[in-house]
Amino acid sequence: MPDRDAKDRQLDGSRVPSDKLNMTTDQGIRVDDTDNSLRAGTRGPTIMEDFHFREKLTRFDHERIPERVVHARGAGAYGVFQLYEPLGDLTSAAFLNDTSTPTPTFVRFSTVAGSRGSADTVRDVRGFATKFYTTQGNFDLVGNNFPVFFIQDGIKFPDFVHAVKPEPHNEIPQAQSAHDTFWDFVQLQPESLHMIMWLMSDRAIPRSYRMMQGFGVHTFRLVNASGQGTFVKWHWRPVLGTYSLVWDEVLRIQGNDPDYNRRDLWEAIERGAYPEYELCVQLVPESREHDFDFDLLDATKIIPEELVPLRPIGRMTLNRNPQNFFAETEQVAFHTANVVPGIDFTNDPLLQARNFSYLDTQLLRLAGPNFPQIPINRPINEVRNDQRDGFHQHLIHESRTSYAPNSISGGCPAAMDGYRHYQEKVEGHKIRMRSPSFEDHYSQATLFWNSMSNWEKQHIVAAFLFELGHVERKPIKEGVVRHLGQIHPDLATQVAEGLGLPAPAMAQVHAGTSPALSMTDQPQSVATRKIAILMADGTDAAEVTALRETLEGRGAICEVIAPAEGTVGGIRVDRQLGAASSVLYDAVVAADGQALAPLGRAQFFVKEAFKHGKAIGAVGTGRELIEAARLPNFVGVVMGDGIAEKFATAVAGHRFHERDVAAVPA
Ligand code: HDE
Repeated sequence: MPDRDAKDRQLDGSRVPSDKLNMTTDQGIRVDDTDNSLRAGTRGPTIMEDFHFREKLTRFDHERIPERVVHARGAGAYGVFQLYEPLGDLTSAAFLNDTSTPTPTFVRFSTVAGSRGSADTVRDVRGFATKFYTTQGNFDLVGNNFPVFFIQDGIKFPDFVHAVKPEPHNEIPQAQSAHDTFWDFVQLQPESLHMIMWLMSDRAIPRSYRMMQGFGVHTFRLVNASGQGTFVKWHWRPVLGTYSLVWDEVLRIQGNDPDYNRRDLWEAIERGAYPEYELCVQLVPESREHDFDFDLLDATKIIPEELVPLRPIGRMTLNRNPQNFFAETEQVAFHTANVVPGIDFTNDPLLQARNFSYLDTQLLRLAGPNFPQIPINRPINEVRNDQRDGFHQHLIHESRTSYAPNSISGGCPAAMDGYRHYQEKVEGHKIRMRSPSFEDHYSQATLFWNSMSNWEKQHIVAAFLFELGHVERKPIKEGVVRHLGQIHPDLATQVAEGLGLPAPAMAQVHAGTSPALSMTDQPQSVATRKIAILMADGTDAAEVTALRETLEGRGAICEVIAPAEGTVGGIRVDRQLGAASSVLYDAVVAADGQALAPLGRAQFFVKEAFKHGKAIGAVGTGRELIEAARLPNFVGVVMGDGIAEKFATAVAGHRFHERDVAAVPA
């Protein structure tokens, strides 16, 4: 159990222990029977006077609150943020100057489009929202796992969300962008194209929340004690590296385990394999604001890392699961406008809209203005102001005054030494017009494409073909393909060909790459990788034990799968073959061939893992199962006894994307 931080201790006051007390009503009256309603005679009508019955049903009827209009499905975790060194030259924020006490955090990861019960592994952006409970109040970094967004101006947000959500007439499809209204919006709103490149890439199907980057997206501002500002872009970098699933795998995970990412996060924390992320900043002095060929205020643009390198400033470790999903993960309320002194906004029109929207939606979702009093939302420092009353007021304000200035309470609470807004000079006409510096919608989409490796490009093309293959209206497909012609001829030609459309007019493409955008070069480790070991009665257990020791010694998780539950060769079976699927593992070891080679399900297990690029090992008679699976080649297949080292290296590499799997029917 990690050390208890200030937030954890504060929550003690709200915790209801699961002890063995007797049942009471909400009014504290002891209940003597909760299984039979009060009735007139054993076969007679229920009597209204049964207050326990009425209360129980009423409370049940009122259990649901509206789900978030976007980001409805999420998973949360507590953590701590440890700063590396004081940043006083950049910001006066206390938590960015104090290296002695870690700052408690709560993070909520989410998908965007689907409803609360939708599957985790859909093609979508992931939310990565962090609440820092600092000594100066809450700072919320409400980010995503992509560094850009679909639109430049928040006034387009309802249009965008309406387009991606299920279509209004039949509420189909759930949690998918593969439909007409979404792509209609895209073809008419080319500012979305850079984001679309990210969405069609494997970034949109992360292997794990633990292996996903986070971005603040907008340019924010740090302000130091002398009032000097510096532009900042926030980045979270996962210590385990950034890794994704493959599309075919995703489709099968949705049925096998719709809670795939949520479960993965929960189990890692329960096991003590705490997810870690480095917080990095890209810093731009105000004097360099106009030095780029894009606008820092345009949220459809990145600052390439090659232009402004990332500076790591601290590390967040997620070390505690919530105790109650509703109380903590559902009721948490993030808001871009929750900033502390030393952190400020810019005029990014998307950020400005968000600064309105989050509070507004939470007033509805959490039923009134007192939701900051909900335990998960409370800052760890004292809250003192003249705001009063409203639904669900939990505090008893003793003061005889609730106005300022006052003399009766000695002028308290007094407004002093608080948050000072950055004194940016602004002037201009009131106009509804985008800045010309927001006009280029293609260059960074091209930069993204140029920076991808071959396999990443192939996956992007395949994603466009899947998505547009679900669009019914031909003019919409044509419209999208026309835009792709402005991004890159290779992309446009392949997509047009697959859709049976003529190649569009092609633009002169811009050269240039940003290697940091590719997922090819990642830290490699077997830690927390899940490995299926296929066994049966008669398997050589010694060989399996030796392999397991090496893998588990490095933090991998091995699960034994066999035709029946129980034990095989003295080793406990974790899952029976009929209830297991290769898509829930990072790698597979065939440890038996004699009993398993004739089984179609075992062959499929291996073949499917192969199709998805996973490392495959074989020990003992396992080679016979590999042969029965009739793989077209042996790239990433490690066979023979004593394979532990070689296999561990193969697993750490995540996937063999160069493996030719076109002919594998799995
Ligand atoms: Fe959000 N967004 N958003 N968003 N957003 C919400 O707030 C909104 C945007 C993000 O786990 C809502 O409390 C507007 C960008 C996350 O609770 C809502 C615009 C980024 C979460 C809202 C954006 C995000 C939300 C719905 C365009 C990445 C989940 C429920 C101007 C930087 C937070 C809620 C959680 C949630 C509005 C665009 C991230 C409706 C108007 C860009 C991670 O207020």
